[in-house]
Amino acid sequence: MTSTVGPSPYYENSGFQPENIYSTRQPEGANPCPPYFSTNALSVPSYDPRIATYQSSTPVARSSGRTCAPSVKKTIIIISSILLVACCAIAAFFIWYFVENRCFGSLIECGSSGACISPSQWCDGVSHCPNGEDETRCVRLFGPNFMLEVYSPISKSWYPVCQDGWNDDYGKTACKDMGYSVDTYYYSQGVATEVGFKNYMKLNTSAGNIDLYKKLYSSDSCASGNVVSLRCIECGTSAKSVNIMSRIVGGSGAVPGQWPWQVSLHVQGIHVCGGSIITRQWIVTAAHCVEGRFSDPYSWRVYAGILNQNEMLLRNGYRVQQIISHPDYDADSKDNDVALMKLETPLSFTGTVRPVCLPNPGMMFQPNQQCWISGWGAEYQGGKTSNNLNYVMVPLIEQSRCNSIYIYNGMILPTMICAGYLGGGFDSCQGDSGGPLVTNKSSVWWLVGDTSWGTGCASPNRPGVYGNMTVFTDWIYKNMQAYR
Ligand code: 4AZ
Repeated sequence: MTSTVGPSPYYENSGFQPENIYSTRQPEGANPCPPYFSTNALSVPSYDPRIATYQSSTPVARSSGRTCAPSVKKTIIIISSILLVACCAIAAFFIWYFVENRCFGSLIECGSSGACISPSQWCDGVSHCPNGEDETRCVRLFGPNFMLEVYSPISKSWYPVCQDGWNDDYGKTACKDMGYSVDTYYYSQGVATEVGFKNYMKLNTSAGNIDLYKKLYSSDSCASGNVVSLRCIECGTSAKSVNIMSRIVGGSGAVPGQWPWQVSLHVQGIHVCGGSIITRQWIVTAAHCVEGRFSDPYSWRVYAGILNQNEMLLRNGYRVQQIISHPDYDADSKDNDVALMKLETPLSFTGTVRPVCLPNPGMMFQPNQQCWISGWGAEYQGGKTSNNLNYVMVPLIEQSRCNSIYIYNGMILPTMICAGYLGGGFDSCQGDSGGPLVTNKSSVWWLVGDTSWGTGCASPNRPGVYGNMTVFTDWIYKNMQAYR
C-alpha cells in the first residue's frame, strides 16, 4: 500500500460529549440589580435634587450647607461608578448563568432539550427526558479494549469502573442498557488500569439488591488496579484472514466466513443494497437504500451467510420488522446516510453469520489505515450486480485531502469518510451501498463505515465515500435500546 498522507491527523470517535458545564445554584427569584442601581439613580439622587447629572457640563457652585462640596461630589461619583460596574458584572454573571445552566439546584439537564430531572431519575430504568438521554447516557464501552465507563450527570464526565466486586450479572445489566440482548452476552474481565485515571466508579457491594447505578459511587482508588472490560456480543471475528491484494471494482471473490457480517438486502427477489450485522436482530445499512418506496419494511428480505445471489433466490431470507432511517439524513448531500433494519426473527450465529463490532468512542483510525469493503455491487462503472460476493482493501483518506478542490471540493461532511485510491482502479460501486467498510485493529473487525456514494466507480481522484460510523454509534445504541 502506498502512503500518500502524513501521519499526524487521525479519526477519533469521541462519542457523547457533555454539552454544558454546571455550577452552583443561583437563588430563585434573586434580583441581579437592586433598585438603587437603577439607570437613573445617578441623575436623581434623593438626598439632593439639585446635584448635577453626568451629562451636566457646568458644575454649579454651591454655598449653602445643603449642597455638596466638590470633594463629596467626587466621592459620590466614584462610589456610584464602582457600584455601576459591579452591578453590570453581577448582571452579566446572571445572564451567563441562566444561558449556560437552565436547571436549578441539583437538577440535571437532559441533553440540549433544556428539560431538568432529579439525579435519582438518571439511569433508573424509566425515561424522563424528552429524548430519553437519562436512560441512554448511562454506560458506554470505550476504546479498542471495550473498557466499561459510567456517566456521571453531576460532573458531566465518564468514569471507568473498578473491577472490585464486579460480576457477570452487572455486566449483563450494563449490556442491556446499551440495547444488547442478554442472550448474546460474551464476558466481563478486569484489565490493568492505565496510568492517569484519577477517578473510578466503584461498587458498593453492601448496598443490597438495588439498581446497578445506585450501587456505584465515585472514588479516587481501585484496590485491584483493574477496570472492567465488557463484551456484550462476540463481534468482529472472521474465520478467514484476508489476502490483501486479493472484484467490487478491482477486488477478489470472497470465501465462506470471511465477511460473516455482510448481508444482501433484496426487494422482490433483486439485490438492492448491502448491510452489516451488528446483533442478532439489527442490520446497519445506508439511509439512501431505504428511501421513498423502499421504506416499507415488508418489501425487504435479508440474506446472511450466503455468498452467491443465485443461491439466495432458492431461500426465504429474513423478514424485516422495522426500518429506522437517520432523522437527519439528507438525500441531496447524503449527510447522515445510515439506517437500521430490525429483523422479525433473530439470526442464528454460525461460522458464516456473525456480527461486526461497532466502533467505540476513543478509537482512532489513521489516515491511510487499511480497510476492506465487500459487496455484490457492479464490477465496473455501469455494470450489473455481481453474482458472487467480492471484496477489496481500500485505505482511508484524510478528510481535508478528500475535500480538496481536485477531489470532492468540500462535499465531504463530518458524517462521511473517504476510502480508496486517488489513482483509481479499486472501489465500491452501484449495489455495494449500505455494505461494510471494516478495519482490523487489536484482532477485532470494526465497522468503520457504510458504503454511501462516490462519483462513478474507481475513477482517479474520485474515491468511495462512506458513512462515518463513529459519529452514528450513539444514535444506533439509542435506537437499539428504544426498540428492543
Ligand atoms: C452506489 O450507487 C454507489 N464508487 C456506491 C459506491 C460508489 C458509487 C456509487 C463509490 O451504490
